Amino acid sequence: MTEHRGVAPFAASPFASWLAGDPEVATLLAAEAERQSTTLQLIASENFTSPAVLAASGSVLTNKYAEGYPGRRYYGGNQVVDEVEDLARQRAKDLFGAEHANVQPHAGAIANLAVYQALVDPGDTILAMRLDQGGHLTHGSPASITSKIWRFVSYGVTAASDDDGRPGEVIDFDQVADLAKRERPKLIVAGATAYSRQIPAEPFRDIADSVGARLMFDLAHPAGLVAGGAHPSPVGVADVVTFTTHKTLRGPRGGAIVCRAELAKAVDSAVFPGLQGGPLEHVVAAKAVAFREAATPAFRVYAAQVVANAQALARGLAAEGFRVVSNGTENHLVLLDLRPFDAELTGKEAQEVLDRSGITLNRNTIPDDPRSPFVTSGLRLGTAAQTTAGMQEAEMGAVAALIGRALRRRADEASIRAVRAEVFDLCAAFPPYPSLDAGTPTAGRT
Ligand code: DSN
Repeated sequence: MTEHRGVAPFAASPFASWLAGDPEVATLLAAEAERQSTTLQLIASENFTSPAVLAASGSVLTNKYAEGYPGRRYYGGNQVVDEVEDLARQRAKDLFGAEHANVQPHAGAIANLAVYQALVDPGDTILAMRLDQGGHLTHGSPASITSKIWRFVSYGVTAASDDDGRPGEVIDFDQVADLAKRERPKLIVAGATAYSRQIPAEPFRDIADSVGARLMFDLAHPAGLVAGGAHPSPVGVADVVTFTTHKTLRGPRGGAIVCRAELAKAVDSAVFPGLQGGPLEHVVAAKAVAFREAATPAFRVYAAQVVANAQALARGLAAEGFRVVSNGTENHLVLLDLRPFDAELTGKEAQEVLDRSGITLNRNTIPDDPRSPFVTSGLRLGTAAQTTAGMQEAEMGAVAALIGRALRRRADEASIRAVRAEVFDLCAAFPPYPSLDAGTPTAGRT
């Protein structure tokens, strides 16, 4: 069992007290709530949902089978669930200005698979970003089922710039255009999981049109930045946009798809019955809550702050001697090359040292990484979660200094403990769930 520092009571959800009859699970949930509250959450794909999102996810909707879509279910008793899902779909459409929304995908990976299934036949060619260049597993990694069903061709990023301040390591659109011309893909995929620049949809659209391909935009990472007006939207430019609801969008863990009305039927049938059975309607309700929150003026302020914080973090880390891939960031994440800081330090070791220091992030390959994806030469950091907790640029500077100190003196346990104590104090000033700690569920922060 995890050892705790006794900082509780940290409630795991608005209904935490209902778990009193199961002390084992209750203790584990409290332990995780404590971990999230007392260590820095810098994983670029994570966030802290509102208590309202937690409440919807923990609701009685989990009891209901609802295979099908509103008005066309295979089981009875879906009158209320139909309203829930219709509300979620309408809010998603309004938020992104889309003609159609499917809010059932259990995850972003499923959303991507569904779009491939809807738009291309097995064996057809898809052009997407390579994993080690910033793409996602479902963009055709040999380890993913996607590469066994469709034929993937991969593009990457340009070379690093020569320290002249220009953003090298950006999507190589000449390469995308050349590969499209040569390979004649049926589908081009834009979007990434470890890429710190804005991704414009228009150049992809032009290339797709020039070869008669469809365009899918995987918006999983910056969906909240688009919803909050901090990034240009690919909706209406791409034929289909997939996204996750739990990253910058700050909703429950899950996926969604928005598309033109003409593709609605193909996309819906690909999700159900193509890939999934019963949808998770409690999560669909939580997605509806998140879409409403993301439509508020407060969320626009949040999205802008996420980017400002990532830029402050990148500046701080560069000052510590790390190389920031692509010379900076325009979104919520920073990709670091560790080698200029310490040629011996791998991403794996850095992640482990920082974990012990109370700083949670993930190792990541950098473009053309000489080390394996399990070891890596890089780290990926994101600001979505700690910005939700209220941190701003000054705190990002402090976080960068703590990361530099922990890694520079990683052989010294006393130094690691000192960093951990400072992290603890910093987190104590920015609790992610102050209302739950006080035992009073609220409607959320936005
Ligand atoms: N695992 C997600 C991420 O961290 O980016 C992508 O699926």
